This record gives sequence, C-alpha cells and structure tokens, in this order.
Amino acid sequence: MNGRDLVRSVKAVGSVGQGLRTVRAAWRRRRADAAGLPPRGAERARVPGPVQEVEPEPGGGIIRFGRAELRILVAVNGAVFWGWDGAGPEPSYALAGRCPEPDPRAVLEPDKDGGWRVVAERVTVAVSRHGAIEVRTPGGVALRRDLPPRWWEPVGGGPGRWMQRSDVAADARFFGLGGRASGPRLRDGTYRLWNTDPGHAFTPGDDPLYITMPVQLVVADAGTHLVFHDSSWDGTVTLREGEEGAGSGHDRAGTSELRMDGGPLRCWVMVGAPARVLLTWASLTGAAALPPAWALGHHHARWGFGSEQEVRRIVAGYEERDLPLDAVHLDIDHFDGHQVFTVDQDCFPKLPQLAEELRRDGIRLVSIVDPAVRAASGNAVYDSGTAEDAFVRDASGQVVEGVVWPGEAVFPDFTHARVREWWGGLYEERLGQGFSGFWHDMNEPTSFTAFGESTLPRSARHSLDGWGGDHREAHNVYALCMARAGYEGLRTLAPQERPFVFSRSGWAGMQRYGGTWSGDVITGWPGLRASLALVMGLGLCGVPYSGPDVGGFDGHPSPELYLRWFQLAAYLPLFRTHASLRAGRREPWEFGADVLEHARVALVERRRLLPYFVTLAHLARRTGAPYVRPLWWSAPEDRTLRDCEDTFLLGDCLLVAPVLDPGADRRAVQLPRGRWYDMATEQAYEGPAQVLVEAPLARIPVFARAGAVIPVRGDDGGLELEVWAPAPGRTGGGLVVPDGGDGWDEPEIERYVARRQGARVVVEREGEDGVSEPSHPVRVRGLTGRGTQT
Ligand code: NBV
Repeated sequence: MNGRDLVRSVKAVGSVGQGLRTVRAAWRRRRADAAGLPPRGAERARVPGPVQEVEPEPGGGIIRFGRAELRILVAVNGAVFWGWDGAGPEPSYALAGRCPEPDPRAVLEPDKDGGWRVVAERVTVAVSRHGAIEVRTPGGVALRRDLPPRWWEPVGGGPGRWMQRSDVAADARFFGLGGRASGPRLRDGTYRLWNTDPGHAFTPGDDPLYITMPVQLVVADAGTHLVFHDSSWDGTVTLREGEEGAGSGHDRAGTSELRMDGGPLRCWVMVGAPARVLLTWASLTGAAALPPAWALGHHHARWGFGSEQEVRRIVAGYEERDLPLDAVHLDIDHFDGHQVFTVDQDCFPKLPQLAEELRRDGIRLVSIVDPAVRAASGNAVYDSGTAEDAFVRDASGQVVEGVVWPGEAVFPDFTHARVREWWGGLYEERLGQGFSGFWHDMNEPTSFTAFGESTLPRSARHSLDGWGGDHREAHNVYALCMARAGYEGLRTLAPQERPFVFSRSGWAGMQRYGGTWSGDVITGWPGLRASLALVMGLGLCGVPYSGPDVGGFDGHPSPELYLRWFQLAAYLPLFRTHASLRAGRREPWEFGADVLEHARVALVERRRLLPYFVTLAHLARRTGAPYVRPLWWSAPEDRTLRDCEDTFLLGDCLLVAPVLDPGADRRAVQLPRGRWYDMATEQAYEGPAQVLVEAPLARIPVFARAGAVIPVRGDDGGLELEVWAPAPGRTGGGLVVPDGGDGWDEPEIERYVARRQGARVVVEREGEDGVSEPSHPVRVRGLTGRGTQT
C-alpha cells in the first residue's frame, strides 16, 4: 500500500474517511487470509493411469483407473454427467432439484483398444483406457475430446487443483462462460471464472465481469454441445479456435483448457440442435422465472434522483410527452445513509404514497438492494442479522467487516438456508414502501479495498448449505444464493405476484430467480456493442432476461449514440435507461427534438410488441430458449451465420439489425434462409443473403419472417395478431401465450398456422379438435406488392 493506492481509493469511494476505511479493510483481509488459508506447500501431480476395472450402473457405470475413478451417467433428459474420484452430480448450486434419473437404456460396454463407452439416444461417450473422454454424435463424429485430466494435490491432503484440456473441431466456435463483454463469440484468450466488479465502467476488453460461469456452448459443423464444469471455485478457461487446412487434411483442432483452483472435477454435456441443448440445460438447472408483464416494458433508472420531486418530474416528463413508461428504479441515494432496507425520510418522506400514485398510472417502483449491511448497532438490519448470526465470519470466528457504500459493513451468508429466510423476510419493508421489483447490486460480493481484491477474504467461512467451506468456493455462488433469498422471500410475502428480481452477479442456474443487467457498461460505441454481446452470451448460458444501461453507465452519450442504444434496447428483454450519479442525463427529451421523436417510435413499438415479449418470456420458461438468439440458432451449420455478431433473432419471428457504428445510415444485414420483410417498408428479401438496407436515424432495421404470426397490442389495448404473408407455396405460424400480466395462472398456448390462398392469407388456430377461427383480430402485412429483393 502506498500513497498512490490511497489516492486511487479515495477517488473510487468518494471521501477520505471512506478511503481510510478501505485501507484498514485491505489490511484486515490480508491478515485474515494469512491466518485462515492453508499455506501452499508441496503438491503431488496425478493422472488417472491405465484402466483396471469397470462396474456397470444404471445409465452408465464406474470405470476404475490406476490412480483415479470415473463415474458416467446418462440422465433421462439426455444430458451426460461424469465425475472423477467420487464426484457425483449433487450437491450442486446449479441444479434446480435432484439429479435427473439415469436413462436405463444407456449401458457401459467395451470399446476398441481397451476403452469403454456408453451409447445413448443422442450421444455416445467413449472413454479411452487412459481416461480420455470423447463425446460423439449418434453418427460417430467427435464433438469434443477431453484428454486425461491432471490433478495437483497438497502432499498433506486437502483440496487440489486440476486441469482439463479438451479438443473440439477445427471449425468450432465458443460461446458462453457467463457475461463476457468481448463476445458473443469468444475469441482466443484466457477467461477467468471469478465474479468481479471491475470497479469502473467496463469496456469490451474488461474480463472477468460480474457473472462468470463454467458453461461453454460450442457450435461446429458436426453439431452443437454445451459443457458445464460444475465447480464454483476460481479458475480460468483458455480458448483457442482451431484452423482448417483448406482441404489439405491438416486441420488444427480448437482447444479449451480449464484450470480450477479446487472443487470437484465433474461435468455435464448436452448434445443436439441449439434449441434442444438449451432445453436440456433448462431441465437441469431450472426454468427461468417469469417476469410480470410490466417488467417487459420500459424502465427509467438513475443513480441520484435524490428526491421524490425529481422522480415526479421525470415521470411527468414522460406523461407530458405521452411516452410509455412502466417502471422507475430508485438507487442507493434513496436509502438513509446508504443503508439497505431504509428510506431517507428527508428526501423521500412519502414513498408509499408516491408508489401508489405511480401504480395508478401504470408505473411500478423498483428498489436497489445491496447485500452489505452497515455494521452499526441501531441499524435494525444489522441488529436482527446479528441476533440471527447471519453474517459471514472469518476462520477465527470473527464477523468479517468490509467497506461498502454505508461505510464499515458486514455480509449475510446467503449460502445458509436460515440466513436466506431471514433476508427474504426483509423485503416486507420494501413491499410496505410500495416497491414492486428488486435490483440486486454489489453482490459479487464487492467490498471496497485500497489494494488487493475488492471482495471478501478467501478464508471467510460459509455454510454452503451445511457442507461448510470458505469463500474460495462460495464467492461465485454468493449472488445466486442472494437471488434465491429474495425470490423465495417474495414468494412468501406476496404469493399472488411474480417476483421481479434482477441481479448484477450470479452463476449457473440464476435464471430460476430472475434476470440480470449489463452492469456499468462504458458510455461509448464499444459499450453499445458489449451490451449486445452480454445479452446474447448470457442467453446461451440459460439466462434469458437481461439488458444494458441505455446510454452507458458513466458518461455523456452523444445524441446519436443514445438513440442507437435506445433503439437496440427496445428489442432486448430488459429495456432500461440508467446512469451513474456523475453521468449525463438519460431522459429521451434531453437530446433534442429529433432524438425525442425517434425514441418515441422505439417506445411505442416496444409497447406494441409487449404481447410478443410476454409470449417469449413464457417460451423461455418452458423451453429454455432465450428471447435474444444468435442468427445461427436454427442453422448452426451455416458458418456465415455463426460468425455474425451484430444481428440477432428475437424469438422465432423477428430479426433485429441494430446500428452499432457512428454515422451509419444504412447497414449490411445477413439474412438466414427464407423470406424476410423489412417491417418498416414491407419490402421482401429472400435469404440466405446479405442485403444492404436503409438505417436512418429514425429506426434500426427489423425484419419479420414470412409466415410469422406475432401477438401485438392493438390500438384499443387488446391483443391482435400481426401476420406476415407466407411466401407463395409456403406456410407459416406462431405461438401466442395470452397472459394476465401477473400471477400464476397457466395460460393455454395458442398455436396458429398461416397459409396463402391465392392473393389472400388464411390464419387458423390449431387445437386438439381441429382448426378454428383465430381468437384475436388478424392484420395481414407484407401483401403490399413490394417485390422481393435479394
Ligand atoms: O448503486 C450505485 C451503482 C448502480 O447505479 C449501478 O447500476 C451498479 O452497477 N452501483 C453499481 C454501485 C456504484 C458503482 C460505481
């Protein structure tokens, strides 16, 4: 620690007093770890050695090697599990419930060269006699080959490190690993698995960020697979894309090298088309929480509204201009002295009344919730948490004190069921203030520090739901467990309503409790691009609901940048303007009359598409398919689509081509196979093709798939079907989930088919008893006679 560290720290945390606290906290952390972590002594390296015997079990069996043991299990949902040295699928923070049953049809049988294999319906897993594991398609093509793993274990015992190197096809592309700003395609490099608050507005070069996950989605000509290494410990993944030898037969395989500081070496693999893979992943890790319909509208947030008057002024600004608004978010400035679950009574004296008034106008209030609790007796949350023994302790039994916004702070151990229950009950205060939704921040967890890592000591103890461990294992699941606490608390406190929780940090399975947002994305064109990368990448890891801070978190966007961000986010699940205390304004009317008019178009279109977003939310919950999908979703074998990162599919019906560069008034758009209509002009295009289309400031290019049946909000507020004419000789269709907006009724999915009959388009509802008239008014588009272009 030197003077420069202190200056940097004071700048980051806002005051000299706070800066000094971070110095003390950093020393405390260092001392705690010096005393509480086992010293790193001599290690012994190990590889499995040659195979010795096997023991069949339902769905697979155990293969014993000279120095290790492997258990393979094919589950009924088609996923394959394997674990080394006794590691089973449970316990796991990622799994939604118990491990699925074994598939009785899958049996362990001898393979060539002394190896063994398990043949299942969608995948074959072959294990060589030295412990290499190959995942093959039913046709026998290798998708992934894991070389025998290697462990380094302390000579005196205790958890060891391990490394797993895998080869994939030369043409394969990697996606996933949680939220990566440089994605969605993960290029060559090392990606860390440790949830991290970068401490500043991030650029695409910042890695890791708030949500990391050992989840890789690998797309290759031969097939798509998802692999999940179920260990929450710190680690790295080094990816290297392969190279094809242009027919010379000298392809270089792609490689992934996973190094973990500890935890079991166990993984799940799912194989199939992308939709199938995500379905299997969701069946394993849980259905995505269904947001209430209002959460699919437009949200306006800001750090520093500062008072009820300012909130009213912003809301009035939307109302006067007749701009749709569905939610307003209050940040930490509405807390009393930054203390979670409190209200600054001077600046927000009548919060419940404000909330009630807003609700009458169809606007919900969302509250930020930070996990750190100000360590001061008299603070009710601290006192009740202390009585509950809720806070994380160090190895010597002392409560760990860090520093966050309210000053010296302590951290609930969300990995303890009792603590989750206590924390969940605290949302009663928030509901009493009139809040309807919850925005979890700083839960990597972040604790400010003058030097070293800005989180809890690695030696800090956690319950880990009874099996006990330290922060090295609990860190990455801390926010996941906090989300669970909030979600489950809200289910108890307001059982009729769908909880709306979104969380900055998280881990595999977080979708069970809600969504996320981009965090502090930098204001600038690279930040705009990163916003899309994050949403797409997280969707492929099973987290379908997310979105960026429109305009970027930290700076003053140009009117053009603000508008392009706004236009993109209007097509993302979370559509929220937000910015830092010190950043420029984000209200749509602050950027001039033109921007206001164009932003209005985006807002109105978002509101019109609300029933479609609601349908996508239901489908995400039921099928694991994200709302926002890469272009290759339905054609992963198409390499041009695989490499396209600036365009996305919104559900099955729409294709969105945001403008991500300054000064553009047109852009090239890659269209997948089939006919696509430019929604603004109704011009038809035939894919596959790359087309150049107009992208004036007034709008970004959005295309509808020919034949699509899209539920939209009609002028009278009722549901309508917008049907895009199928290409001649072709049919189309779509699903509609008519949802009450909140609550737990399971609406029946309506299934529509559209076909051409001469110059007309006929739309019918398909049911178990045959076809019937559509249940909603129909409006056909795309028949205006505008010819097709390629
Ligand atoms: O609570 C203040 C901010 C919040 O506005 C932002 O969205 C979070 O990502 N929060 C981070 C803490 C301060 C960051 C400098």
